Parts: sequence; structure tokens; C-alpha cells
Amino acid sequence: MALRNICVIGDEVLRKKAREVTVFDDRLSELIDDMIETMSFENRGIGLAAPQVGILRRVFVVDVGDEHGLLEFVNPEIVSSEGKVMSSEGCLSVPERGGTVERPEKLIIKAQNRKGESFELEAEGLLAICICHEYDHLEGVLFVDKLVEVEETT
Ligand code: GNR
Ligand code: NI
Repeated sequence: MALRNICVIGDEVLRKKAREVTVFDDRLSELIDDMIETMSFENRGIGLAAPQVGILRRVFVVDVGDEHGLLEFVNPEIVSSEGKVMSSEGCLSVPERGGTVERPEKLIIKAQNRKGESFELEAEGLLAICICHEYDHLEGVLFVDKLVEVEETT
């Protein structure tokens, strides 16, 4: 396991669309383990997407500290979403900036794990918000693109 460097806004890797994972091998497992380590130990984030560590693959990890614990998503698809909430966000790739964006209240996401097994999950609250934030990273979108209100946080 190793910590990876986090790319920050201005780096064009954050603006590209990530590609599907097609090979479920040890390299994928290592990437996911490194992302978990980078997210939780160094920066204490609640989520991290592969493009943030410079890898343009459709992978993210999330741990919002709820009963779901640590979750890994490979090739995620947001199947449905409902409701709207205002979400005050920050991003490890956008240092020292915060702001409010609109997110769904609830969603259903389908994805694969590191072995390629499919699963579906219903999420709400902070978990749904974080999943949307990470999903956006796979599309090259940052929360600052969607601001409804600017804050001076983090
Ligand atoms: O650490 C993070 N906190 C956060 C707070 C509100 C909404 C989303 C997030 S995700 C962010 C980590 C990160 O940048 N993930 O891509
Ligand atoms: Ni982010």
C-alpha cells in the first residue's frame, strides 16, 4: 500500500472523462487500496475518485462514517435519484474552497466491486451526496462548476 498524490484544480486530468474498468486484476486492487489509504489516513476525506490520484478509470471509494462503512465502486451507474438538497461541500482537489451545490436526496447506484461482482445500493443523506460528488469526478466535473452559493470554508 502507498499514499498517492492528490491532483489539484488546474491539472487537466481532473477535467477528463474516466474510462470503464475492464480488467479486474491485482493492479486494480492495489489502486483501490492506495485510494483508501490516501483518503482516510492522510487527508481524512469522506470520498476519493481515481482521477484525483491521476488515474482516469471509473473507480471511487467512499466512507462517510455511517453504517455502510467503507464502500468501493467500480464502473458505477446512478440508476435513479429523487429529491433535492443543498449541500455544503469541499474537495481535496480544490484546496481551501467550499460552497453550496444542489444534490439529490436519495439515489440508487449500481456498480461492481474490485472482483467484478455487481451490486446495487440505495443511499441517502451524506452518502448520496458523496456518491454524486465522486461520480462527478469520473465525468471531469468539480463541485465548483455547480455552485449555487460560494463560501469561504476549509
Ligand atoms: O472530503 C470531502 N468532503 C466532502 C464534503 C461534502 C461533500 C463532498 C465531499 S467529498 C470530499 C473529498 C473529495 O474531494 N472527494 O472527491
Ligand atoms: Ni472531490
